[in-house]
Amino acid sequence: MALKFINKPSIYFIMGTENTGTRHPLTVLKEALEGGISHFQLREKGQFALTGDELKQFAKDCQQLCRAYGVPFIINDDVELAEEINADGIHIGQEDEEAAAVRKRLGPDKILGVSVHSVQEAAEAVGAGADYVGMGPVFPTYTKSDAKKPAGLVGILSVKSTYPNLPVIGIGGITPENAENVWAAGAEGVAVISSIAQAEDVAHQVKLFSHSYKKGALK
Ligand code: 3NM
Repeated sequence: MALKFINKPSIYFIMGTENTGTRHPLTVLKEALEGGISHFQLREKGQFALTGDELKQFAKDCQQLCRAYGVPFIINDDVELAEEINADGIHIGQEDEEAAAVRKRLGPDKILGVSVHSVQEAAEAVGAGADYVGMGPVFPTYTKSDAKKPAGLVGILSVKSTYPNLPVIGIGGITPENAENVWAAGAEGVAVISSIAQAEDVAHQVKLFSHSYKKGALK
């Protein structure tokens, strides 16, 4: 399925209800889709995170919007929910269920992404059948309270030099300005929460990320 492929330049938007401030998350998602994001991940975290039926309904609403724009809908961490609503994929961290077990549960056709912080972790993700890895945090981030020390662009460069064909998505503190360097380091995509979710003009911000790819390619 074409949806499974992660090509340059992927603008991979991540959002949960806690990331959009006073704005309605579905409005923000719609604007981001309108602006041209290529992937969406629902990452529902925090003290006031939706759970149970409320979460399921919200996930379905996000999924429906993504479908209308032909954009893959990926769920963070919650394999059960992903299975229940037939999401296009799942993204897991190092602390979540083991990647190989998740791949087995989901079958070969769903997108599987794994967060990694080193070449060793990337090697394990490849072995487990990941379709892409999220490498981060590239830059300092205020969105994830337990984020590791920023790996900088070196993390992307080292994973790409070992696994040239493995799609790498940079994450953590990425803005349209510093995204140029993420592309230049060889990443297939940029994964972004705050710079898109909190932008005054969300669709325009997504376009700035798209433009950053051309500038990065010239570096
Ligand atoms: N994972 P922002 S950093 C969800 O390093 C997440 O694996 C990270 O948010 C990792 O774009 C991060 O607002 C937060 O910096 C990204």
